[in-house]
Amino acid sequence: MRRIITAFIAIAMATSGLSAQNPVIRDQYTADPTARVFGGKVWLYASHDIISPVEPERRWFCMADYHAFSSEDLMNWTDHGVILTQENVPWGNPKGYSMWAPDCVEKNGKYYFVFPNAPAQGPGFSIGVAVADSPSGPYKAREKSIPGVFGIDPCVLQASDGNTYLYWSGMGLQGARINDDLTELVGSPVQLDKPLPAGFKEGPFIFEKDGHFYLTYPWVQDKTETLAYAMSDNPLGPFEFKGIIMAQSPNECWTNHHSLVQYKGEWYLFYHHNDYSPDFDKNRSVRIDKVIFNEDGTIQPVTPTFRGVGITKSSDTIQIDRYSAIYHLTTSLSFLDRSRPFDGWYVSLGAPGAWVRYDRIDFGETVPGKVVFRYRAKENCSVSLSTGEEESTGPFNLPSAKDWTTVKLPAGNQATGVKDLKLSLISGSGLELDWISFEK
Ligand code: FUB
Repeated sequence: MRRIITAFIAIAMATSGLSAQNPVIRDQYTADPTARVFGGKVWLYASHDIISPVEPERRWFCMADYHAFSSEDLMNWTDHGVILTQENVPWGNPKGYSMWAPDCVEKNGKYYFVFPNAPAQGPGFSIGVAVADSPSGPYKAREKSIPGVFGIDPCVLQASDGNTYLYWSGMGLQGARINDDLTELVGSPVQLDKPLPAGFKEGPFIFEKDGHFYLTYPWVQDKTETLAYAMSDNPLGPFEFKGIIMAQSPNECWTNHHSLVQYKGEWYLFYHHNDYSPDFDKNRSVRIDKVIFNEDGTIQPVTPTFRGVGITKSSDTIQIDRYSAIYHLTTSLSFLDRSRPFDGWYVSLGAPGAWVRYDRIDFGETVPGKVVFRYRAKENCSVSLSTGEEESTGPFNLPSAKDWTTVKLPAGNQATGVKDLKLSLISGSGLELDWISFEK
C-alpha cells in the first residue's frame, strides 16, 4: 500500500495489509522508535526521516513532523497520520527539520508527547511537550520548551516510587525528576553515564521491571552503535554496566535507536535500520524482534532479523525475502525496483542446494490445496517445500519466465497449524522469488 499523507492531521487512517516482517512500516521511513502500550494497543512514536526538501544535497538527518502508529498484534499497523509538525511548535524553528527521537506517556488520561527540536532562537536542541486527549492526538505543543533541558532523545519514566523522571542525551546522559505535568524539572539533572564504560552516545531508554531499573542505550565500541544496558535499584543510578543487547550493524547503519516494551506477556525490542536506504543511513526503518530476560533479570542478546515477530497466515503473500534463515553461498537479496524501495525485495536462489527458510506460517486446520509462486527465472527451475515434520513436497516446476510471473500448482503439502517453511532449489539456477502463498 502506498500513500502520502500531507495534511497536518491526517484523518484518513491507513492499515498496512502486510503481515509482520521487518521493517514494520513499509510506506515511509521511520526511525527512533518508542513503543508504549495505551488502551490495550501498542503505540509507536517514531521520527519521520525524509530527504531534505530544501537542501536535498544536505545529506543529514531531516525530519519535519511525527506520525503515530498503533497495532494490536505488532503485525498490522495503523498509521494515524501526522500528529505534530515543526510549524506547530511555538518555541521551535519552523524550518529546522530537527524533530528527532520522541517519547510519549499517559498520565491521568492525558497523553504527553515529548520531543526534541531546534529552537527558534539559539543553537542546538531543546526538548518540549505537546499534549493530547488521545494517543493519536491532535497534540498541542506548549508555548515553551522545558526550562534547563538542552539535548535530544527524551525518555520519560513513571517509576513505582510515584515520581516521574526525564532522561535525555545532552553532554552525556542526563536524568532528573520532573513534575507531574512535565513542565519543569524538580532538582538538578544527574549525569548518569559517567560511571559507565566510555562510549555512551545518545538515545537512552529507561524502564522498570521486577524492582530493577534498566538503562538501555546506544554504545559505540568499534564503528557503529551497539545497544547496551546497565541496571540499578534506583531510577537515577548509579547504573552498573551489564552488556550488549544488540551488536553493531554489519552494514554500517551508524545509529540504532530503540525501546523495549512488554505486550501480551512478551517483551519486544523496537529498533531501526536503514533497510530501505542502504546507501544513506539517515533514512531508517523501524524493526521489531523479541527480547528474552533471564531469571536473574539480565537480558539475552537479540539477533536482528528480517522475519521480525508474529505469525504469517499461509494465505497471505508470504514475503520469503524477509526470511528467518538462508543458505548464504548462493542466495542473495535485491530490491524489486531500486528506485522504488518501498516495493520491497526478492530473493535469488543461485544454484541447486540453495534454500531459504521462513518461520511461523499458520496453515490453519485444513491442508492447503494449491501453492502460488511469484517468481522470475532465466531457465526452467524446480523447488521443494518442507515444513520439517514430513518429507519435502515437490518438485514444483517453475518454467523459465523473463518477467515476474505467478504460477499456481497443487500443493501436495500436508501442513496444518503453525510451521516453519523451507524452500529449496532442486534444479535450474538463478531463480528469483518475490513471494509464495497457499490456497485451500
Ligand atoms: O534520528 C536522529 C538521531 O539519530 C536520534 O536522535 C538519535 O538517537 C539517532 O537515532
